[in-house]
Amino acid sequence: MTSKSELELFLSLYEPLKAQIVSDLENFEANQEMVERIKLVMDYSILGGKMNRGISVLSTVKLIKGESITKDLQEKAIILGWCIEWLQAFFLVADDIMDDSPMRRGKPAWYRNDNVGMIAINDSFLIESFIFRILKIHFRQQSYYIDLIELFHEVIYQTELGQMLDLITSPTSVNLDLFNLDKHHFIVKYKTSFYSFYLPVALALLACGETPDSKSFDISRDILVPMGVYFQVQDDYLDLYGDVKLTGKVGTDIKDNKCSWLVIKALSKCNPEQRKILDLHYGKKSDEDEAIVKKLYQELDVQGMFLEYANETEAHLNNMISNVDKSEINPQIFYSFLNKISHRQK
Ligand code: DMA
Ligand code: MG
Ligand code: MG
Ligand code: MG
Repeated sequence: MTSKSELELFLSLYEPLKAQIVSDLENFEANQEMVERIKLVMDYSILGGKMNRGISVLSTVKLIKGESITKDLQEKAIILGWCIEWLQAFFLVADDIMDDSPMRRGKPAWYRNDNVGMIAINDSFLIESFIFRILKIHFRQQSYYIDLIELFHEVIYQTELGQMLDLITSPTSVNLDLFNLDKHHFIVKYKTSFYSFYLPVALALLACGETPDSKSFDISRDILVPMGVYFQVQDDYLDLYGDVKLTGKVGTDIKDNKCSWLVIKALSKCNPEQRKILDLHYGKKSDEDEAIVKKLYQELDVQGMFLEYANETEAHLNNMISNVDKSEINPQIFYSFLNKISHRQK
């Protein structure tokens, strides 16, 4: 659990970091109009989420170093955490355009605002650039600066590869034969796991002085990547069964013809008649078609299949964590991530 003071501490650095990005814009001759717009883009797209990814860098650093961490290391962990929140905003602004999503964090998706539209594409690029401005301002003098830069570039690349397969596997002309569990696994591993689960721990390790050849990175990846896969399967589930008041977003996976975990499970269980219904109604833009698919999922008890999967996966992850070599890394780091997502509703 994140303590209240940890969250407050984390949030207290948002305005200073924003101010640094704004003052750095002077080096690029940005006029007042540009500055105001950039402040608006940041406040709109960075704030209002769960902030789990961001805060977890500090929690992880504490579990590596004990409570005795220096003020300086604490501040570095928080700044790196904010860089993940920037990264997340960059991906989400673009993702909502590509997925035609109406809502994010309880508000209209950024691109849906008046006078935004496709300008949001460039806004997402800008948010990505802010990460590297912040890293330059705060970490340029650190021995691990290049490792940080490489890590961010690698994780961005992985996420973009996942997004690519997600998008080319959901063309407008529906062909459910394109979907299978292997493809789904690649998509979710790449589009979600690395940036959401591996990245916070890898950043914490670097800030604590571990070098990328240390075993702790491999151990972390081996546990956090499957955990991220589980997290994205939960996201697929919540897309249809989540409460909008809690998730803050309206699901679009059925209408978008997405290779979601739910449709793969439905395909694995349906008889030829039910398959015809899916072929006819999956990936169509109307609410009526979506409702027919949802009804079919109910007949096939897709929710029951998810619950079974969730229980098995959590047991498996717990088991993996219990086998971690404590002399290499504190397993509590991984339990803490798992606790935050266990049977999550948002
Ligand atoms: C999200 O996949 C992946 C990234 C990289 C943003 P998604 O489209 O299922 O996410 P959401 O359900 O939040 O739109
Ligand atoms: Mg989306
Ligand atoms: Mg998407
Ligand atoms: Mg989703």
